[in-house]
Amino acid sequence: MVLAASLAALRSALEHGKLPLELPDSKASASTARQIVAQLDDYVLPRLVNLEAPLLAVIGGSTGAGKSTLINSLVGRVVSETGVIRPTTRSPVLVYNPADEHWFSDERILPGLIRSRVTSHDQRSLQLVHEPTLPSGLALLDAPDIDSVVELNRTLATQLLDAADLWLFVTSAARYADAVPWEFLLAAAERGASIAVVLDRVPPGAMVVVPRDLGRLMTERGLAEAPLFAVPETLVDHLGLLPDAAVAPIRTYLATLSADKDAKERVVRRTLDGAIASLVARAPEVAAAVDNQVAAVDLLREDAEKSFAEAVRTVRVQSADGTLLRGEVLSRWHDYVGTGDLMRTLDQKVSRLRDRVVGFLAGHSQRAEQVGVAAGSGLEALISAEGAAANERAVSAWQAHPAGRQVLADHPELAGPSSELPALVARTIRDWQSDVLELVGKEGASKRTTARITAYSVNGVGAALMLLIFFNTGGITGAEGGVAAGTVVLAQRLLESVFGDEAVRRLAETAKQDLDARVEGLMASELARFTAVLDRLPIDAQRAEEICQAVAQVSRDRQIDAAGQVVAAQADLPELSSGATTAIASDATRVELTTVSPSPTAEVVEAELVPDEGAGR
Ligand SMILES: Nc1nc2c(ncn2[C@@H]2O[C@H](COP(=O)(O)OP(=O)(O)OP(=O)(O)O)[C@@H](O)[C@H]2O)c(=O)[nH]1
Ligand SMILES: [Mg+2]
Repeated sequence: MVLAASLAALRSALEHGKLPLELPDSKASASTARQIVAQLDDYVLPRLVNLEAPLLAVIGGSTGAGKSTLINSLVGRVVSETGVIRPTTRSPVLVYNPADEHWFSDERILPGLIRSRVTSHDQRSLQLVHEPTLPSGLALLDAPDIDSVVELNRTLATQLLDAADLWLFVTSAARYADAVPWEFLLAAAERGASIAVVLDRVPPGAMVVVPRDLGRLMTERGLAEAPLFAVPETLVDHLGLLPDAAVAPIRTYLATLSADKDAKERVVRRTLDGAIASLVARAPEVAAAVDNQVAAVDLLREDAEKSFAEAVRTVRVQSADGTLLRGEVLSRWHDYVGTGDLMRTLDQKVSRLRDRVVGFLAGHSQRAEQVGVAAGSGLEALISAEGAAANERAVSAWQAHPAGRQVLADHPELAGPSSELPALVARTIRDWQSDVLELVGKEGASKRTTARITAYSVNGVGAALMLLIFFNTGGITGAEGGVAAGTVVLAQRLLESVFGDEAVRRLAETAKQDLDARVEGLMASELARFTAVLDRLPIDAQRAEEICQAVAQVSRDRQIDAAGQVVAAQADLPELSSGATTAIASDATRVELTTVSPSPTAEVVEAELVPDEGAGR
């Protein structure tokens, strides 16, 4: 029961481990996760909880191998349609003794299939058939084929075989070396499922050679322990049934197996253990796929973050390297300070200077405002262009990645910057400029500044401060830096004459940091459009961890569960059947018994039956 709990935890971890991004491994891993969940629901969990439930033998194999004919012949009447049209069986048929009704009428096993009491061709339904002659404790399931062109048949057959305690694998003398059935058989053998093979339609003359050859193939491929039944080619009767004697050994084998509690439990445990081992082996693939999704999201996030970080950096540099000291800003500034007046003023002694400068600034307040407007629109253009460029960089980085392309296709709005960007940029600059003016006003009101900065002169001082920020000369003089540098030197001297150089440095630094922080905030909100989309994907690194932990727990609990149980891997199928019928043999004698010295029953079959020449196989 401990094991059932840890398997249920694995089931839930797998179910929650979503793979929404179409990465190279996600389709296969999602299907693995679905298969494991289905196998847990269809077989492993119900079987663990009810080890005493009837033995379910699933009859599987190629289309036309004679699966439905075999099940009909085993019960002696038509319970599943047979036919010459390939494939015939579409919907599975489950046959059991009415006494076992309670085991099958509910959704204990194969809960995804709808129970039906009538013939159906719907792959989603499971037809239930009562058969009083079948021993209680044994159920037979006729499955659709594993290899026809109908894909739904193949997936359903795989699901049904995954739910089997025993695979009754039907092949024919004509097709026993086909690749697809062998793939299924090998997968089952690898998993340790209990298997028995029925070789159908063996021409009487080939009853020695063909079963022996199949026996050899089985031995070579790790199926040495699986019983092999050879059924000679015969005519079917008017109902399409094989002569009773032809299938009697198989019927006896199944009946004996289901009646022998220990033997049955060994078969069940072996398959169950194999199924658990296989899902334990497959589940880490799903965890790895979840990790890949997480890695893809991280990569996309990093791409977007880098794109916008670059915009923040560019604005930080270009708002300080003189780029903005061009055109409008310079001409508005020159309109404001004039050509010679202010310079002359600045040449005067400091003691008289302050009042003169402040007076000058107050007198030209409107022009100062124009400088601010020009500075603001220059900044606005720079930030908007960088915001758009960052968006473009993020989009082209995402386009280079399949997951990125998928996310962009789902979110076409990311193709360009947000529609609010222009308004946001304008507001950001407005707020910053009004903060700069406030800063200047506060500094002017402080004790250290003797000059009175009036509401009018604040504009002028503020404009000078912005210019100083826009060209952080780092010691470049007017001659080296050209017109812009000359302008800044003037602005700087002007400011220093009002506040003193220490305060000017501090003010410029504070205002620049404030601008950078605002730009960073603005770019962060543009970046958030990209990261929000990633955040909404149902991808969670925790899920991968949960799957791994669940797998580890199942492995530990399996060992606890196995202690005191018959170790499933050691179950010896031939031994189970000893005494049941001579048609079943251990590896060493199997082929010999079924061919060279067939069972008394088989001899009767051959003696009484007219070979079906027309079949030509
Ligand atoms: N003569 C003869 N015909 C057989 C034998 N086994 C099957 N057939 C015929 O072969 C055809 C296919 O048999 P089915 O039992 O429908 O085959 P199936 O494996 O169930 O095929 P699907 O349902 O398509 O997967 C039918 O026409 C059967 O009557 C046999 O041993 N002898
Ligand atoms: Mg069939």
